[in-house]
Amino acid sequence: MITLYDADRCPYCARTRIALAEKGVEYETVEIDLDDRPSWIYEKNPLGRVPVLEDDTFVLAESAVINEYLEERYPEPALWPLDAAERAYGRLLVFRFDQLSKPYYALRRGEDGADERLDAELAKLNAILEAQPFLTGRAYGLADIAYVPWLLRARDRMGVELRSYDALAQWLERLSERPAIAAELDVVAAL
Ligand SMILES: N[C@@H](CCC(=O)N[C@@H](CS)C(=O)NCC(=O)O)C(=O)O
Repeated sequence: MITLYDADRCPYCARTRIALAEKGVEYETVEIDLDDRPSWIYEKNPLGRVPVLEDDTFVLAESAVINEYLEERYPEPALWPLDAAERAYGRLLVFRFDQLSKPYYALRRGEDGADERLDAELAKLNAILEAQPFLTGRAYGLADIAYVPWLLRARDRMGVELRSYDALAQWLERLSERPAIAAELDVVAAL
């Protein structure tokens, strides 16, 4: 049985919720109160962070690594493309995710200039999506899943205007038609 140590408001957890849903994996959830974390969570992840995935006795932290594990453990439906170069580019985007998250969290903290910095990153994502339909490449997959939780929260919780980023806004609309992303939209609406 798979257990996900999870928190609704955590976009990193959302990455794993979405991957599990896309793969149709049954799992149980243990909701962690991020404002009052149980001490035992440090036994599962010394950093005390969620998500943590438990697969029988195997315990794994780090959303990007968890999603790679899920991709290998449950290969169908595939969430990385077959083409090696396309797959490498998708992984590069996941690897460089901090370029988006740094200005995102800076904006949440109300730092001066954070909105311009976030705008610059949104413009870069928009340019990628003008050239290809998904961040993962020609098809939807793990790079899209790595970014979409922050974009949903930026738009719906932080009032970040995405309409001027046409390709990005259309990508978000396309993704929102997927049941796994629609379920995450419900989570965001209830925060
Ligand atoms: N790099 C980690 C980040 C996970 C993370 O920062 N989770 C937050 C909740 S969104 C957390 O547990 N924060 C508690 C803390 O940092 O102490 C991942 O990708 O899983």
